[in-house]
Amino acid sequence: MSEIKILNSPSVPNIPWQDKPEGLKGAPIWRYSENPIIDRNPLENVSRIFNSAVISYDGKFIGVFRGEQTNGIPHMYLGHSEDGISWEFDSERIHLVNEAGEDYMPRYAYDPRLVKVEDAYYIIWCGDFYGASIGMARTTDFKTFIRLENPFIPFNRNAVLFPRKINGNYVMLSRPSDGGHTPFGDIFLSESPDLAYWGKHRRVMARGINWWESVKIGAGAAPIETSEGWLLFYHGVSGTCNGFVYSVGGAILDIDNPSVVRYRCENFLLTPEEWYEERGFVPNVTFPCAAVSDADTGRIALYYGCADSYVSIAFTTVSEIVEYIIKHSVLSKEDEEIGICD
Ligand code: BMA
Repeated sequence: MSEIKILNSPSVPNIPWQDKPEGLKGAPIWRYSENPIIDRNPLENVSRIFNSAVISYDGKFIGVFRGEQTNGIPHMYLGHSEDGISWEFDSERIHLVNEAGEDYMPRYAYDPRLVKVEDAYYIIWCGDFYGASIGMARTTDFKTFIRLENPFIPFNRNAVLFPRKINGNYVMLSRPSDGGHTPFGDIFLSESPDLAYWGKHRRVMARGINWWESVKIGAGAAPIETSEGWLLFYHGVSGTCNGFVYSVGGAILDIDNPSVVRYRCENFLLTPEEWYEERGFVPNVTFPCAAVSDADTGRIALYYGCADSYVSIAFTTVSEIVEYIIKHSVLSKEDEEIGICD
């Protein structure tokens, strides 16, 4: 295999990084030794920050964080960091305006993703639209956040925008669900010419191939464009006698037609095993929401929520993780598309 490269992505020379520890077993992705990077009670009136999204910005890092307020309601908070590891948070929640410039505050907002497409940054979260649904906002300066139309009808969660248009359209992954803790769920893809009207819906991949992802799956970080296809980190959920367990999975989607799965790793990449993943408000959760990558070195820093209580980082390189996913790829009938008209 020729050298695997990250494409159409900036250099991030200050990407958080630690070398691979000796004796690492399993998938070539390793935890930051100082995890978790955000502790409990990070802000007045916010008891936990987890499941949050980070990108490089202006030579530094910026993030949209899920902050669980002390009244139990989740909202989004902006964070700033020089190194992607130590964070300072705005004390106020992110305030949105609608397209007419009027204040708009969602009733709640959780599991944000943050993606740059062309000259704008998009926040995609799960909010309330007659139940759990996808909310979206655009900013160009991280000062004014303009609320966009709801892309989908309820119920839906885990929406992630691709970082560039494909065949002229914006492309978004999402996970149709129910209004509760959703005991099912596959990843779907939708296209839009304008971020308002969405269609050409396709199923990308289904739950159920391997036990660790047999209950439901959901897109995690915004896909990373590589010379082998779109690298997708996602979460896969299994049902145990003591409840759900959330692991991190990996797949490679076709570069021009990303509803086609090229490779899907049969092994999880990360599963709860450290104290901060196994113990917390909701035990046994590793929930990826963002991946910062450096096109020059191929380094990737994956940000993931832990036990609905903390944020942590894991490191890998594009070559190591893509080679591992390809080597351990098993596709099934469940990755094929049905019910479409082309
Ligand atoms: C899912 C989402 C996530 C959460 C996970 C585990 O349904 O609500 O925010 O991390 O459950 O509680």
